[in-house]
Amino acid sequence: MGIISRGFRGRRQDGPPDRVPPGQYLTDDFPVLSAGPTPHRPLEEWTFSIQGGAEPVSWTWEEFRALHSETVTKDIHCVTKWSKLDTSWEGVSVDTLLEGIEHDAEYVLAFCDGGYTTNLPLEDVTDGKAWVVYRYDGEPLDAEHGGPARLLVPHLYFWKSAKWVRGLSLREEDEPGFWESNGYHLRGDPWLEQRYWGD
Ligand SMILES: Nc1nc2c(c(=O)[nH]1)N[C@H]1C(S)=C(S)[C@@H](COP(=O)(O)O)O[C@H]1N2
Ligand SMILES: [Mo]
Repeated sequence: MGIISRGFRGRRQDGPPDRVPPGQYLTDDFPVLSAGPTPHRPLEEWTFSIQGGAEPVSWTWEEFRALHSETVTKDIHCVTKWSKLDTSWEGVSVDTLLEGIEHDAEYVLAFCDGGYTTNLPLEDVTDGKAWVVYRYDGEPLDAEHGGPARLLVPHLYFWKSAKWVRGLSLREEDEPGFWESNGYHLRGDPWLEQRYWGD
C-alpha cells in the first residue's frame, strides 16, 4: 500500500496546539524586534517608577534588585508569528511593585528609554501575570532584548513586553501605546488572534 503523504511543512514547526496559538510557528532562535536603536542607560541613572497613584513611587537599580524576585518559565508569542516555548526569566512581579499603592486605575501605560510605550488593562498585569525582568536564561538580560530590564507579559503578544521599561503610568482610561496607535490591537491576546484593530 502507498505511504500517505503528510505534506511538506518546511522548517516551520507547528508545535503542540495547546501551547502554540493560531497562526503561530515555533522557533528556537530568539529574534530581536526593536522599532528603534537600542538605548544604553547606565545603571546609576536607571530608576523604575510607578506614576499616577496617590504618591509616585520610584526605585533605584540597587533598590529594585533588592525587591523579592521570581523565576518564571513562560511561552512567548510575537505578532510576526514566531512563538518560543519555555523561556526562563527572573524579575519582580508587577503585583509586588503595586503593593501598597493607592489608585483608581483600570489601565497602565508602560514607558521606556527610547520613548516606546504600550498600554495594558490592569488585570492583565496583576495576579501573577506580569513581571519586570532583568535576567533571561540565567544571565543578565542583553541590551538588545531589553536590558537592563523589560516588562514580561507572556499571555499577550510580545509587543506588550516593553523593552528598556522605566515605569508604569496608572490610568483610569485606556490610551494606545506605540504599536496600538499604529493599527495593532489594544489588548493583543494571541489565543484570540487579536493582532490588529478590528480583530
Ligand atoms: N522599548 C521597546 N520594547 C519593545 C519593542 C520595541 O521596539 N521597543 N518591540 C516589541 C516587539 S514588537 C516585540 S515582538 C518584542 C521583541 O522582543 P525581543 O527583541 O527581545 O525578541 O519586544 C517588544 N518590546
Ligand atoms: Mo513583535
